[in-house]
Amino acid sequence: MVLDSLGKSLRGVLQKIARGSTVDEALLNEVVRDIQRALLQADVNVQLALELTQRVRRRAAEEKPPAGASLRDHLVRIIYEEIRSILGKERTFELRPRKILLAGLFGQGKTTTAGKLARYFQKKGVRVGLVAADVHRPAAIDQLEQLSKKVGCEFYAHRGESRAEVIVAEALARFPPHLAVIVDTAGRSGIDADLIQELARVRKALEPDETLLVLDAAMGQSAGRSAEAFHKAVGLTGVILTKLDGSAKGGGALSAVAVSGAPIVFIGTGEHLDELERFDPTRFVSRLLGMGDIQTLLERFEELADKAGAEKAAEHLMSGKFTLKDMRAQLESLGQMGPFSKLMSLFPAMGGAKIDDQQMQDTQARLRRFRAILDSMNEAEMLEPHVIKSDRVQRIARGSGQRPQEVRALLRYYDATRKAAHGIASNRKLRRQLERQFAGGGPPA
Ligand SMILES: Nc1nc2c(ncn2[C@@H]2O[C@H](COP(=O)(O)OP(=O)(O)OP(=O)(O)O)[C@@H](O)[C@H]2O)c(=O)[nH]1
Ligand SMILES: [Mg+2]
Repeated sequence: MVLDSLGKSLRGVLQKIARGSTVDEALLNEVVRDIQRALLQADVNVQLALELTQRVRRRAAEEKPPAGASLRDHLVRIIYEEIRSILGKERTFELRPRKILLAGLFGQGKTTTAGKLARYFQKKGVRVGLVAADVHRPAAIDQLEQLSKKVGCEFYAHRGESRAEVIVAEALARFPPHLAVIVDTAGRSGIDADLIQELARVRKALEPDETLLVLDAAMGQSAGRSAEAFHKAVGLTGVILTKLDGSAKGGGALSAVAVSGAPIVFIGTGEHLDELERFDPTRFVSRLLGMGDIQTLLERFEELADKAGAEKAAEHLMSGKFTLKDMRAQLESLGQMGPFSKLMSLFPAMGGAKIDDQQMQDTQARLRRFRAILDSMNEAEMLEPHVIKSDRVQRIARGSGQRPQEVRALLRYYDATRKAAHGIASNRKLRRQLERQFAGGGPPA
């Protein structure tokens, strides 16, 4: 796995938390120290590593876990979130015919990555044309041609032509339509005027949708400076970090590039053509920390948060403070509250009778429409629903893609629920049932 030793150390930290008898100051100190050491060994910037562990410490002290969650799980979640946060934003990458320019210094993996990207597109059914625009090294043209044969994609080169932009223009004119065009350019020893001018000319000829910098992860932290300098000079849409398989400094490269302003789009994890992965920071951390466990933990936290929201909604319902916001929290949690029909029978406003499967499906569909409508309201409307008059109904309907009648139906449902709440609040048996329901005690018989 990529970043083997970092992953191993971090998983060791999680095990320590799991084994520790309590989450106390001593354990927290140990955990913070271990995380720092693991990050520094992976070449993460000292300042960044210190700030991260300080945040872990502060949050562990200040934030209360949601009701029902253990201190241990709480701490694991904080560690997960903080490590996730230094890996930067996730970005989409469209798999359709488009134009991609690869740039970078000597030997960073541009040509190899051009081949890998071509394979990546072609595997997903998008045909590719590779363009050899490395005009400084004839061997680079042969290298790319070989790769294009392996991948089975279109290829264009013009041996003897010394202007990269001319090669690019010729390729665009000759390639069949609807190709993803990937341009391999010449490396340099540094970001000099020559490189910047050549890239500017190529960009004018190509009009790329993506300008991707190819960076060797072995640069560690200095990959961040390089990404920043390129970003300033030519404007990048993203970075491809290569050779993460061989580098102990990958953590430094990943975290440093993450703050450069150009997101990491792919990572290279080997010399082979298939060894290119989309970079998804969330999945990356999950894998680093041991995927399964983290995923289950996060899901449980979400459920607990939903439950807390639903409980509050129930409280508001019975105290008469019930707003559309509460209703939304309630709708959100319905999915997890067992047979919906049983819950419905608690609400006189929804008919109070048993319903069959078809009605159930209709109700579910209606709930989805209700959620869409609620999502189109602003805070003031959610908290003070009586301000929603005709013109607002129209706007909310347009925003949610629903008919105005449906918006009015939702408002009627809200009104009925709120009025029925008085009835529930004064009916002790019903009230107890409702409380049990919201507390997750299972639906009433
Ligand atoms: N282990 C590993 N090796 C890689 C990876 N990507 C590229 N390489 C190797 O890195 C070396 C340089 O790759 P190239 O693709 O030729 O690099 P380049 O940037 O095109 O180099 P120049 O055109 O000379 O500037 C080759 O030996 C590749 O096999 C990777 O993700 N992992
Ligand atoms: Mg090359």
